[in-house]
Amino acid sequence: MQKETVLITGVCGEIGQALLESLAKQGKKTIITLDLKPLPPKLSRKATHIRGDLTDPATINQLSQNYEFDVIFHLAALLSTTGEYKPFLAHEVNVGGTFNLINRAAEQSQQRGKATKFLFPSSIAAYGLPDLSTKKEYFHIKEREWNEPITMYGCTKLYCEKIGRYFSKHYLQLDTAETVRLDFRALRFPGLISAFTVPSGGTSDYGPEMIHAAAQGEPYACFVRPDVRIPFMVMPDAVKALLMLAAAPQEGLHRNVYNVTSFNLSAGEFKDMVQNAFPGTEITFEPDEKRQRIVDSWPADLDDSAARLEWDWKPDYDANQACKEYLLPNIRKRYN
Ligand code: AKB
Repeated sequence: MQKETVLITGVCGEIGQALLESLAKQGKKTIITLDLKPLPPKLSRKATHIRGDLTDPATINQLSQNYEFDVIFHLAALLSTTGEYKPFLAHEVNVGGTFNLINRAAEQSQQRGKATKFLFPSSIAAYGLPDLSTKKEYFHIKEREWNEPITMYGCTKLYCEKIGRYFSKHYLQLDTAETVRLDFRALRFPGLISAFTVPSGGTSDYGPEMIHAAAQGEPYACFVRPDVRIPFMVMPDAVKALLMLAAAPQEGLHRNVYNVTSFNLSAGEFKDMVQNAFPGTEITFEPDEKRQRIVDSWPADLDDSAARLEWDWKPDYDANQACKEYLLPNIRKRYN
């Protein structure tokens, strides 16, 4: 049987690197990767890498003329803090790049008579709660609630979910010929934490930044208040969610977009967890009003019951396991 061909865009980002490691370990797929940057040396033998920009038609042509993709993990995006500094660029990359790729993947699905699976990481940034009392009242948010993002990043994620749904359900709806449409599947992720990479450009970054600073014996000034609460997940669970959703039989999926989460922590609880692991670390709170406002608009936790019901989603790590079994051993090793 021919191996499946998989594309990972934005592979040099945090999720991309972890996903590539995991897919390469399985060894069952032909993996093509795309990023503006070269692959990090430790990953360079694991895929055929293309350097390119999805907003550039030449890159899209190169991909679609040379490959037929069975599965696409489209991870390339600008995150929430960067997106507020560069809203036009964020729109161009997050919407323009996604639209170009989805459009070409939809055409390929139609031409081959086989649906390409298009996996899209969305985010808690797709939500926007108006104030803290509403955030407290609506603690576990469902997919259809409070879809009123306050960042360009959140707006682009929400819009691309809709575009993905359009291409998977309504593309070529007035054509008389039979249509094979794209198989679009999105996950709304919480803040993600990796032991191996440090995020940049996001607003949930205070969590991972705190633990990576502590592991290096450095003080950390947290840019949100200690009472701020959002959901988090460690990277192995994020990769697990992507792979589980990609493998789920389509008949069992009754929506295009699923919340997934593991645990929620306030920034103060995050500090306690980090200081327990690295006693003596100096962690202070110096809230940046503007970034704080963004995190205040994100839900305290997500309701991921649809993912649990439809494709048996369940994280492997709660907060305690995440810290003891994944973060601490790997972060200690990383910083020696
Ligand atoms: C960000 O902070 O922008 C991201 C996210 C929550 O999607 N980590």
